[in-house]
Amino acid sequence: MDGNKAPNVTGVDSPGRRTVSSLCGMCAVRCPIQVEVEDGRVVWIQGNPNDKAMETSLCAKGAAAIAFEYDDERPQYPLIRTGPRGSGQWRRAGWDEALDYIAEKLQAVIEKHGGKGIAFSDRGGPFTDLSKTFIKSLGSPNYFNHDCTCGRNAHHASKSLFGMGRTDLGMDIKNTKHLVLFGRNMIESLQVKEVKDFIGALSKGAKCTYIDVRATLTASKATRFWMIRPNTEYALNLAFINVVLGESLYDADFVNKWVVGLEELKAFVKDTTPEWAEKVTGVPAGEIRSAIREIAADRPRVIFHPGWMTARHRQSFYTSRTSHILNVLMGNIEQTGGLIISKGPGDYGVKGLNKLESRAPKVEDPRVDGVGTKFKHFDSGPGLLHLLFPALMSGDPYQVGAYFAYRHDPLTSLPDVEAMKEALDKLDLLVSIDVNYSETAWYSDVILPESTFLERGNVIAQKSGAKPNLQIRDQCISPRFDSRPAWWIFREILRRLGKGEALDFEDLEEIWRYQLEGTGVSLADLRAKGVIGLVSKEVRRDRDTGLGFKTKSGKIEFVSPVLAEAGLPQFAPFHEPEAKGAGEFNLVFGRVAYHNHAHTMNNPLLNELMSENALWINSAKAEDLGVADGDTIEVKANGYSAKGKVRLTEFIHPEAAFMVHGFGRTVPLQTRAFGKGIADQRLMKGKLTSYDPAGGGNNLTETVISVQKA
Ligand SMILES: Nc1nc2c(c(=O)[nH]1)N[C@H]1C(S)=C(S)[C@@H](COP(=O)(O)OP(=O)(O)OC[C@H]3O[C@@H](n4cnc5c(=O)[nH]c(N)nc54)[C@H](O)[C@@H]3O)O[C@H]1N2
Ligand SMILES: Nc1nc2c(c(=O)[nH]1)N[C@H]1C(S)=C(S)[C@@H](COP(=O)(O)OP(=O)(O)OC[C@H]3O[C@@H](n4cnc5c(=O)[nH]c(N)nc54)[C@H](O)[C@@H]3O)O[C@H]1N2
Ligand code: SF4
Ligand SMILES: [Mo]
Repeated sequence: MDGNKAPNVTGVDSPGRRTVSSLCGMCAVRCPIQVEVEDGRVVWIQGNPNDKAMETSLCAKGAAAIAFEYDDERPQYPLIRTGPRGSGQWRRAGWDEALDYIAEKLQAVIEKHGGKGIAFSDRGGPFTDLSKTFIKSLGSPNYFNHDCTCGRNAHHASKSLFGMGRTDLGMDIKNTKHLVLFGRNMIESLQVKEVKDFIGALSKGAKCTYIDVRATLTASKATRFWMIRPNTEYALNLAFINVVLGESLYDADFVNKWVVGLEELKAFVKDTTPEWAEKVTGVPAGEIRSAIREIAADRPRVIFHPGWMTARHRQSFYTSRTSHILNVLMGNIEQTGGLIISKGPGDYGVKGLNKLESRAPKVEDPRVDGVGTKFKHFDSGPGLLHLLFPALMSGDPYQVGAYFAYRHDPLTSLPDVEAMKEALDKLDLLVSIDVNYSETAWYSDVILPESTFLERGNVIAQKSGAKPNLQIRDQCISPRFDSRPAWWIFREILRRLGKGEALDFEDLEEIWRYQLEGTGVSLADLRAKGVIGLVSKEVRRDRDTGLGFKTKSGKIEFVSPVLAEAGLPQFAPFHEPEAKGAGEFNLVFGRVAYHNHAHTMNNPLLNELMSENALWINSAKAEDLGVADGDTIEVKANGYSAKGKVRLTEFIHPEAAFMVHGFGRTVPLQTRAFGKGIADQRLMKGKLTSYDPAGGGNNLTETVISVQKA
């Protein structure tokens, strides 16, 4: 097929009214949805009622998908840069021209550095089989995702204990009796199914202890709220463990059977008493004691959330690790109302999807970020993207000459924009594949507009869980502009380089059929329902003999040989946060329910709900600074400064200043979002190479800012 025609799936252009089962794309949760299409136009979207947990629910962002689809302020055809990087000077190109341009540059990079000289990052998730096939076919080991700024610390913490990653242990929130959330703002930083389970559990009488530096909507639903000092919840966990072990509140049978290293843990927490933790965290010792006793009385139906945020600082790994240690002490593993080990089709003895990646030739070269070689304690899958930037600067261990950002905006989601740009300037080719003008797209050499999630299909997704299932994002309508789906873009680039075998499919339906072959699931059925379970009945693992941990010992390793080999402590001493002067705060960030990261700020409806962020600071501190609610303030950090609005509240810790992430957009073609609000990532100067040595994630919450009236 040539570049002139959009590769639609069968039936998309048929007239009249149709209902399409698909997956929402307004955030990375990708909820199952049903889309009503009338004469080629999307007229209604709701949750997919075939999915019991979803019912017909949708969040505000999902509902704003129609506004996104029919907005013209997004890339409409391929663009090739004509002026200097970031100057915003472009020429319109046809698909053949843009893809030829990319292929030619890639060929030169491959000749100079080999296939390994190409890097690729995306937003992780259930469709990455396609991304990995693309980059592997190019002969590169350098697949990255967003996770170094999201859940890597929690992921590695989980691996260090169970040998299983963060998504290998699901939370049975629906049936829990007590949920402990460390800055996990479940109501606003939301996933539709999880919110429903959470609210369902609360209405059945479950308790929730919520710990955050500020009061969120989740705090308002909680039975207990502690406004903790920023970056100190590790100390709180150590105090919890001190009481649990000191008062023998733990599940001794489970621990004796499954845990390695209890004695070492006991010795370590000997002095981390609630009284000690009170001095560090500000949470009263008496409350810490009574809370943990109350929680332990409900075990095993209790969950300590291992965190996403758990603040992103140099001890996040140990924070998340101790949250999981508390789960283990509560004996909640593979228990109703606790943590349930995720199972794939293989665990149930049924066949799952055929992988595209298995069709691509093996790559032997080491990763450019050193993950898997220099850093053996990190998971080599998606590596650590922040480590690509120093490698670009130094050429060590080798030079990377081309980089694809696909459904990913590193110039927004990694810290220190200027440091990243300096490194990106070393590239011969920077390509963004996006549905919006992201900050990275604007700095790229080529922007390839992907068709929106309503205008394209994706490869079929396989989800593990208590019961594994298959989910499909089907095409609802024809693209409005000259855009293409990613599978087509990748195939066309590979074909131009003579590396197309793995993606040598004529159309998406042929890919779908290849994926489904042997699974017993028919494409027609999957397209009709959207989600199909691969098994009917949930089966749990045997808690006496067969929990199947993937550690060296097969047990839960409080003392881990992986950490020992990396020269990392098993239990690190608590590290005090940086001291702050008058007018200084710890910058913390997060989300609101009606925006997603940085790609909904220009959405016509969501922009109306919130068009600008404000910096939350504590009212008493504001008085000292002579700042009143709504004032324009100047925020400074490490030589960068920005102006914005201030919001005063008693419900934030005096040492913290909070803002919603994603604002301060600089692309003029996004007229609603352009120049509105402050970009938190720009304030994080110097943090690009600052990360938790045990968890690998960026230290995003260690930025200290100063605030004054503008
Ligand atoms: N300072 C700071 N940094 C952060 C965070 C923070 O709060 N503050 N949050 C962190 C977290 S938790 C995360 S997960 C990351 C998220 O970081 P990113 O994944 O980079 O953020 P998103 O805005 O979700 O999406 C990135 C890009 O995907 C594009 N996109 C959306 N849908 C599609 C599509 O269908 N196709 C294509 N091709 N592109 C699409 C969007 O337009 C956007 O440009 O950021 C992290 N970094
Ligand atoms: N509406 C919406 N929902 C989303 C997303 C979105 O963009 N929009 N993104 C999704 C993604 S990718 C992710 S990773 C999740 C994130 O889910 P969460 O981690 O729950 O969400 P955040 O809003 O990033 O941060 C949560 C809270 O951490 C608090 N916090 C900051 N520092 C500290 C600290 O030192 N200690 C404690 N205890 N708390 C602290 C902040 O005040 C904030 O309220 O949300 C997901 N859901
Ligand atoms: S949480 Fe909302 S925006 Fe995200 S996928 Fe679900 S419905 Fe869409
Ligand atoms: Mo995230």
